[in-house]
Amino acid sequence: MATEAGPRQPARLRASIAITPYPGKFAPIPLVGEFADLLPRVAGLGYNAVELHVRRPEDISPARLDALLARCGLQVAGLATGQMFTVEGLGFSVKDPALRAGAVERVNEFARRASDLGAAIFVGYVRGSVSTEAGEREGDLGRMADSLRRCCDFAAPLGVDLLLEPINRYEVNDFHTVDQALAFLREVGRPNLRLLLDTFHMNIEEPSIFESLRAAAPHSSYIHVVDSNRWAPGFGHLDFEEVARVLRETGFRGTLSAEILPRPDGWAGAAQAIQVYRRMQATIEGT
Ligand code: LER
Ligand code: MN
Repeated sequence: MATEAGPRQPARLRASIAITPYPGKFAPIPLVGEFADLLPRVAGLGYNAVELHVRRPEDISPARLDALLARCGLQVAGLATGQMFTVEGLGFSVKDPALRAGAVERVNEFARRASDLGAAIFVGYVRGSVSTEAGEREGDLGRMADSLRRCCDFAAPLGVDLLLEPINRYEVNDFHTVDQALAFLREVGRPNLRLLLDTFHMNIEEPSIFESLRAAAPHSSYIHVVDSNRWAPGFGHLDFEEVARVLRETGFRGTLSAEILPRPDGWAGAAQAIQVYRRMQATIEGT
């Protein structure tokens, strides 16, 4: 199949957390503020990576960010793109050709930056809202596939992966499960289109989180590791030791990332998540 192992599987596990310079719409982001303040504290907690939620790549000065990352010993694991749709209406499936072309162009700008950073690009809300009406739905999904092929073809020579995230039914109308997302990956047919998993969504949608992790394994090296209530792992009722055992079995070497609600507050969530990621890492690596 065209979507077997992608080029960006990092050689070691990354423990990452979501950060943004400005409050976002919808996405659960624990840490909001000046990166010069956030990054040293994130590194101090023991994370080795961050994922950035920004509307445009230039919202963060590349030179300043690169210097800060180097000083703190952090990598950027992923770039989230949802705010370009939730705030500006730029989406892969939208009917308006200007907004659709704008989404493709903006994601390509993200790909240029992602290439320098060694980051992957998330494809969540940027898909645009897809109709549930039979007559409309096909067109929406066709435009989404076409936009994705354009972005994947632009990103491939840059060594950048795009990651399609199955998202729960209360947020989107398109792909809720790993199976549905894998079927769409096959339809798009680009090897640098892979999966972003999120245990919060998986807990709502998958018959078995563990079986779905196994099914997704050849196509995924990035997981939002979040508890059932969308708080940091350990604050809800999911079994992350069993998640880690499955990831050990599948040979996972990728990113565990805290895209979590700021509860009881962002830093308390960040401190909790890294404790769980450390234990998971020991299980996954068998140390
Ligand atoms: C949305 O629910 C989500 O999980 C984000 O990762 C979307 O980009
Ligand atoms: Mn997510």
